[in-house]
Amino acid sequence: LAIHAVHAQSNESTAEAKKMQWWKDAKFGMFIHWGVYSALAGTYEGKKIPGIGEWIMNTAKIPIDKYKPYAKQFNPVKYNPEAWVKMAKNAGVKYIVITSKHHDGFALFDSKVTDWDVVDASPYGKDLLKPLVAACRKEGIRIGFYYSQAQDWNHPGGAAINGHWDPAQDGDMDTYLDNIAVPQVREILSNYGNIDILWWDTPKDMTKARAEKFMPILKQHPNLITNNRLGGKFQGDTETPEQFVPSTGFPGRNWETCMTMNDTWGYKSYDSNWKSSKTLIRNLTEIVSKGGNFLLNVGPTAEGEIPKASITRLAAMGKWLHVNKEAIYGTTASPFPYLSYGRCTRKGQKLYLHVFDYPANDLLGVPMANKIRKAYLLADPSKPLLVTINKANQHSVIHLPKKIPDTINTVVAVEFEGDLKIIPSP
Ligand code: H79
Repeated sequence: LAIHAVHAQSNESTAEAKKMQWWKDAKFGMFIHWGVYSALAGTYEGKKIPGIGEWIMNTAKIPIDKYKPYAKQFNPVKYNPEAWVKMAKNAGVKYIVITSKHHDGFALFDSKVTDWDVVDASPYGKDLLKPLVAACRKEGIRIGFYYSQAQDWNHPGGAAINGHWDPAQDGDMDTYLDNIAVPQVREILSNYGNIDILWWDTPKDMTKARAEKFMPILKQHPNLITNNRLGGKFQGDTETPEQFVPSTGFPGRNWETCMTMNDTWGYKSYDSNWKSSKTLIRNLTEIVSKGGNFLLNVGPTAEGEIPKASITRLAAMGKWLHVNKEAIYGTTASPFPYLSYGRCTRKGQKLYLHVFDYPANDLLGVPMANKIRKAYLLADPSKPLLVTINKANQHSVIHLPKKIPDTINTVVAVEFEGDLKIIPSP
């Protein structure tokens, strides 16, 4: 019954629902932005360039012949994909999406259609995707490739969007798509076994005819999950709010918020505006309570190291998830439109109350008419919490411990009987 209800809500066909199930249960992914821009690290010719680091070529209007030599400084000798994947797994991450090629056109894989890739242009000289895919498979982590199809500032015809700044970028966009983007997408979908996600970016200037160039390849991968950024009105499987938590989610659509931990996707040596672990844990909770996934970014250095600040935050998320995983993975959205103290997630006859603002009197009101069989902290499941009824509004009242168990997010599990009956607020 519950499964049918989910299908009906989201207007999905059975095949689509089946394809999306692992993704819906996964909730938490790690984005990796990595490329030649990581070597510039936010600075060009001694000047700190404002904005997101992976855009530095565009923002600083760096000509191609000045940008390309930086590939010699992209030499990730410290790259340890097994360690990255284990770190992500310990953080509670279920899938990883890496920039196979960002807007600067630099491929992290061995592409046969260009020399502008890690094998031909960087001293490292080896495909970076292959060992990451292997490590993910070994650890049971799903793998996705980000691919910038509509912007490629280092191949002629690929810089149509947002103008171009170097005559060497002149060219026809369709020729670029036919000669670079389409064959490269075929490469990344063919050379690494089954890939779980293809993350397009961005739809601008992608007419229907241009987007359709990719269709023959996509049709060969029916289980591939794609986002809504191909363009040409192709909706893909997922909505992609960027850098924000949507107020209500996207009813009837799968969705995923992608977000940075500081103010850049690609590594910038001097960006230290890190979000706190508390903010990140609460973002994950809030997104999941609205039915979405959280794709949280790391930007490794050109040497191949994930910044310490990112590792610390991921570890804190993993620590919290270790205790509270049951309230995140495989859950559905909150049935309550609003809870003054926090958020809610659900799994069948169980609600998980995520307490952000601990009630001053330690009493947690639950606006539902159902009998509660059992309530307890996920951190201490063997100790049942007292449940009473508020005579005035018939809400159930859970008696919490006086001392706040977790100031970031204390999760209370509530097992209830019968069909959920919410008491609307007056
Ligand atoms: O890959 C990450 C970003 O690089 C990419 N999407 C995420 C996942 C992205 N593409 N476009 N944008 C984000 C937003 C673009 C903002 C812009 Fe600008 C405003 C482009 C030009 C003006 C910011 C400010 C970047 C350059 C100046």
